[in-house]
Amino acid sequence: MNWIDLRSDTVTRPTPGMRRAMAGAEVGDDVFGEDPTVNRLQDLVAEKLGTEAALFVPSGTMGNQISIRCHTQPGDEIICETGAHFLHYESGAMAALSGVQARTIAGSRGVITASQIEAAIRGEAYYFPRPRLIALENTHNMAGGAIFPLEVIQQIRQLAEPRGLAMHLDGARLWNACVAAGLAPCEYARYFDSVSVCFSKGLGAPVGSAVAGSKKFIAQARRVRKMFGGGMRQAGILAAAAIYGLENHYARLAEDHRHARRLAEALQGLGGIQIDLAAVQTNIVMIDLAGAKFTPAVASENLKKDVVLVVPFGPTTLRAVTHLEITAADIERVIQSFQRLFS
Ligand code: TLP
Repeated sequence: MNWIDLRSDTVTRPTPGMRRAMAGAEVGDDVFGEDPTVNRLQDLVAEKLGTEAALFVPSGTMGNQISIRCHTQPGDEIICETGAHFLHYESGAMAALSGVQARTIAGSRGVITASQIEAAIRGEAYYFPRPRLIALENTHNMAGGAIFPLEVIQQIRQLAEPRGLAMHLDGARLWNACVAAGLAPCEYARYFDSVSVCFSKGLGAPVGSAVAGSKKFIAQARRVRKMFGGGMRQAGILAAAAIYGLENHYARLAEDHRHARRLAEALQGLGGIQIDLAAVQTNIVMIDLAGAKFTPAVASENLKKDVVLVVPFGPTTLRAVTHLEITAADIERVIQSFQRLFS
């Protein structure tokens, strides 16, 4: 079936060019550090993010969880936004693998401010959990792909540094933020002690993420990656896809953003549908059905009959994500499907 699949930007299949790059990749055993293509990818990521080093990991989840493990001790506390991906969609990994707990702050479109964080930092009493890490997400998935403003990140860094708090960025969609904001990845990354980025989302690679940071952090991350079962062997086949994505699918993310915008503007107000248009800054559209005639489950079942796939994302919300397999014509088809269903 030729689905118009907007469930996630993770659903993309490698393009012919990407498959050729994978097939032709030079490989070696990466647990011995001997895969030239993995090493090339890691150098490329470190260069793009302006960090000393980077490490290829199998998933965004592992990138976040390795970083959390490296920055914390059991019993420590992580300060983050209420909708952080690692709280909701990583199977409780931070509790299971690092023994840490979260201090959550409700943000506005995923953004938490330095003063909110300051108020959440606990004192020194022995009975308090130790605040250890501030984790931000850019773009913010549950906030509909909203971008975390650079000036707020700078203020948070100024707060974190004298207090000895580390900072981690879940940058699964950092590339989208950069393209939309017109900033280089290093301009965001310089404020963090670790950054995780994904190749398997907007860039279209079948597998793969990376963590970046100082040489010291990456040495520790390499050890934890092995501990978590993420040491891979001839992973150059996958790293080649990631390099191909970075080199060929980066600038085109702007097209995904235009498609998301077109979809959001066309659906806003249709049959009681509500979309926070100001949050539609990249490739995600959160479609609020609270005032519409179908629940997310019923709406997605009906759209599916029309070959359109979207995903229920909360009790009244549907999520649609644009990506490299979605054309402008597909978006018009999706709009027509919604119009048939909701008007
Ligand atoms: N997000 C997926 C689902 O898990 C919800 C998606 O379809 O959007 N950080 C962020 C911000 C993410 O959105 C995701 C994936 C991850 C981390 C985890 O990446 P993977 O799936 O590679 O473990």
